[in-house]
Amino acid sequence: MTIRPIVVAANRLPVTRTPAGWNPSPGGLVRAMLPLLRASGGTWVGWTGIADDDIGPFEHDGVKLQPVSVSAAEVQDYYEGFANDTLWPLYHDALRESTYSVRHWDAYVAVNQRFADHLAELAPSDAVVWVHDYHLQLVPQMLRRRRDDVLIGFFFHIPFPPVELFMRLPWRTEIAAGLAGCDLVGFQRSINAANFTSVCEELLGRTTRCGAYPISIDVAELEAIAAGRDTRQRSNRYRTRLGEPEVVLLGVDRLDYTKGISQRLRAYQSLLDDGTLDAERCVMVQVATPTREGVEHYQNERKEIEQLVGEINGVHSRLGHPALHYLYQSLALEELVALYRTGDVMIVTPLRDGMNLVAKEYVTTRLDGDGVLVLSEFAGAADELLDAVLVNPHDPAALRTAIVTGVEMHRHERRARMASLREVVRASDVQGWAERFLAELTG
Ligand code: ADQ
Repeated sequence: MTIRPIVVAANRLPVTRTPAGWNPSPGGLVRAMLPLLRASGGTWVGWTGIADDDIGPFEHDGVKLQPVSVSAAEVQDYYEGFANDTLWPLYHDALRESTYSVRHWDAYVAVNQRFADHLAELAPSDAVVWVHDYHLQLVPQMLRRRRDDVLIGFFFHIPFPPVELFMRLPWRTEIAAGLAGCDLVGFQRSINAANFTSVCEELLGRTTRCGAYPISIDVAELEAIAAGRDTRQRSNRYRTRLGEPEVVLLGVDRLDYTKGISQRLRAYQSLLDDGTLDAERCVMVQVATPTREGVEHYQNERKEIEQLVGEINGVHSRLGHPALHYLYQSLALEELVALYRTGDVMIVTPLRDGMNLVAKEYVTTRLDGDGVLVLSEFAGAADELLDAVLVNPHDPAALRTAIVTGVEMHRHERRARMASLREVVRASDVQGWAERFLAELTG
């Protein structure tokens, strides 16, 4: 393990402001990185999530935090614009049309430069600087220009697209050059690393060291929550409230068009319509976390999903028994884990996803060894979770078949598959992921 000081740069700081003060943000990345930063005396550089929040550095729970200010105009142009309306759709198979705006690009350059300037000024000599995700692709080169003593690593949480799609970007050469400032670029899947290598060869005539480092979750934390008596009781209450159905189908996602929520709901609808599934015996729960509500593609996706929910329930619900429970809400981790324990068939069907942690969280929390995971081949998790019911979510007939396979699977097969899935995730948690990446970067 590295003994060099570690500096993390990510769009968001690992804390969120509440009326009671700063709280650590949920998520495995934060839980994995904070102990490493604490032990190495490192710093986390990021935005507070609040426009025009101009505050100085502070310390939280033994970790130094350096806020980077982002103006209200930059929230629109850098964050909602370039990051989430140009890069996000393009890097996810161009599932939606990207916006290409010079104003958005200029804001992206300016914010990346601000991050790089902070890093150049505060990174101790010989530090390891670990930059995260698509918001900050120009930072490595900008930092490298000012500091050649630091090691720079980058991790993509989202996919990296094939060269044919990447070439659409008007600023493709600048972005490739930005990333080429790294000593190591990590991806979720080896196909992403291969795509990146092709892009570098095509645009820069040289390659950058890269590889696959599939991210994971905090297994110990989730298992502890899943094992709690509260969670068991909560899960029992959920089942009762759902009307003690024979089968609970479950979907949990950010409300993002990449997650394939409408395709999944359509498959459920068609199975109810033709009587393959019976709403007297099964019920579906779909939780969709509000996200990026300022971006038009997200507003449209929400409308489409909510229209489908209405259609499904209008036709198939009975008084007091909806066929589909839809929550447009963010849940506490304890509620989420109880829900995972209630879901007999977990349907994770993104059209494209870097990894998908929900799939890993589901199997980790199934301490009872039961439950079926239906998983898209287009999620990074499909490289590892081979005993899931793998499906192509672009194919409506295949989606129907996969759901029915999950509902009808014999208990012996369910348990055998779940045992193998649980073993895979237990063998590689998020702490191991961070250590592996840092060892490779510093080794
Ligand atoms: P996301 O696209 O956000 O992450 P995902 O990996 O599924 O996707 O992580 C979502 C997280 O949010 C999970 O930890 C889940 O528990 C939580 N969550 C989802 N719905 C919730 C709800 N209603 N309430 C509370 N919490 C909820 C990006 C990439 C992924 C990649 C991760 C990590 O798009 O592909 O796996 O980063 O690298």
